[in-house]
Amino acid sequence: APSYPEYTREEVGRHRSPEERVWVTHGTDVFDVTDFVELHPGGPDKILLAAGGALEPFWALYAVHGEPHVLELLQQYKVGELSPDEAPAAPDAQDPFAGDPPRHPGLRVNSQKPFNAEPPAELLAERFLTPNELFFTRNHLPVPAVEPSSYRLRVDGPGGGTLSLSLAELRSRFPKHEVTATLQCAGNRRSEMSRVRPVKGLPWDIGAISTARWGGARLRDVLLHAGFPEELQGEWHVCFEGLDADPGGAPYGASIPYGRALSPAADVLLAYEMNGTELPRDHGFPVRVVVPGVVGARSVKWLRRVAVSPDESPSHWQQNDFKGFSPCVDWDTVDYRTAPAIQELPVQSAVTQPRPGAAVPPGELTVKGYAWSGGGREVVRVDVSLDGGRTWKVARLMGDKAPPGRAWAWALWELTVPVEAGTELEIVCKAVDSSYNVQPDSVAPIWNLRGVLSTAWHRVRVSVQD
Ligand SMILES: Nc1nc2c(c(=O)[nH]1)N[C@H]1C(S)=C(S)[C@@H](COP(=O)(O)O)O[C@H]1N2
Ligand SMILES: [Mo]
Repeated sequence: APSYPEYTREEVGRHRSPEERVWVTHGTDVFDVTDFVELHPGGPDKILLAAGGALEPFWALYAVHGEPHVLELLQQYKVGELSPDEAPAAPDAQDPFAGDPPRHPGLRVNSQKPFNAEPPAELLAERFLTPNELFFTRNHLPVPAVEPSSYRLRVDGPGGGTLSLSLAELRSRFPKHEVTATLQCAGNRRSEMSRVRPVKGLPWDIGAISTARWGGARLRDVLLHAGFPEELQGEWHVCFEGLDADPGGAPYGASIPYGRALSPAADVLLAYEMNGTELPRDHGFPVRVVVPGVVGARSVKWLRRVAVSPDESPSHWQQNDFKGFSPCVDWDTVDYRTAPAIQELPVQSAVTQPRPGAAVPPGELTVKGYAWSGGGREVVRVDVSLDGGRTWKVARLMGDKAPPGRAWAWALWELTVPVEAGTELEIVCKAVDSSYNVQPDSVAPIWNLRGVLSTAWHRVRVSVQD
């Protein structure tokens, strides 16, 4: 057998682009797949996501790679082996994030500790349901380690008593209800806002949004079981607390109006399943709230407590964050009490393919993207322009028809158009929801200091080249 040179993972990691060669690993073998990049049936952009690292996490997402001919084909590109004496990094006992779970290498990381990451735009709209490993993650704190057999959910009842539910009781006492819902962070597309003027927050691109099929107990059923009525007079809120707490001991918390929590049509879940498997640790294992149609911040993960109160959650994230302000408000003048907490989100859309700055071949160009609106409002149309918004075409919407007012999941859309060599395109998309709400055409008039609610027409410039 031929003997191969040995490389460290770090050395492999330096080969991430056709200019520096494209290396990948499979098992302990190292391959130089530079010459295969253009031949990749799934497109060069997809194989480049794995450049410099292991193929396995990406192959796990696409079943075709499991076929024997794929490994055979790969074998011809073998250039080396991973050195066997590479020491794994020792965990740091002082690091509060040392117990965080492993993550998919394809995620675009915006912050490592706490972990915040989005799926790469190339993969974002490839599937209607986002694979769990690629679902965007928004953590404010370290991921709590929960022992499922000792987990208890505490529900404060109306008469001062408390209901304590084990995971097994939550699963067996209440009917399992399933909902396909998109979660979107208030900060999705923030990086476009910070190009207008700096804002405070993580620099999300277009991927702080993902869709899953959630399974769990209805929050409504649990609250009725705890003794709460269908309706309460006056203003009431259902408050949630997570098991993750800041160094001062304050848990992550949020609340939603009582009416939404009790409404059978609002489909609010205490979810223990995500796309048919138990919740992954990053997404709230073992139980999280899922509030369809509402900003992601209210879907509290690692849920430990539910309480009903005449006031909204006292949490910083309900009171002093996730609120929208006028462009004239700055950090010297902001008064958080003057704005309502964000709940239902406005209509949103983005182009996921092609990517900004891409050179696309002449002929037929397929533009792809997502569109979604809050409050269960269905996306009824997506308009796409190739000339910066002077002329428009209507994209083809894909996805199942939802019951009226309960369109909790995004619509994926596509448009194929002829394009000519030597032209520059400014691709623009904008969606319309069932209330005929539309997106604003530009960012500056909706700029706000926290960079939330960034929903302007999405613009992507590309050039058409042979
Ligand atoms: N306990 C807890 N719940 C949480 C958060 C958190 O940091 N801690 N982040 C919130 C925010 S801001 C968002 S956008 C969603 C993200 O959910 P995901 O990480 O499953 O995508 O979780 C929400 N629930
Ligand atoms: Mo968020």
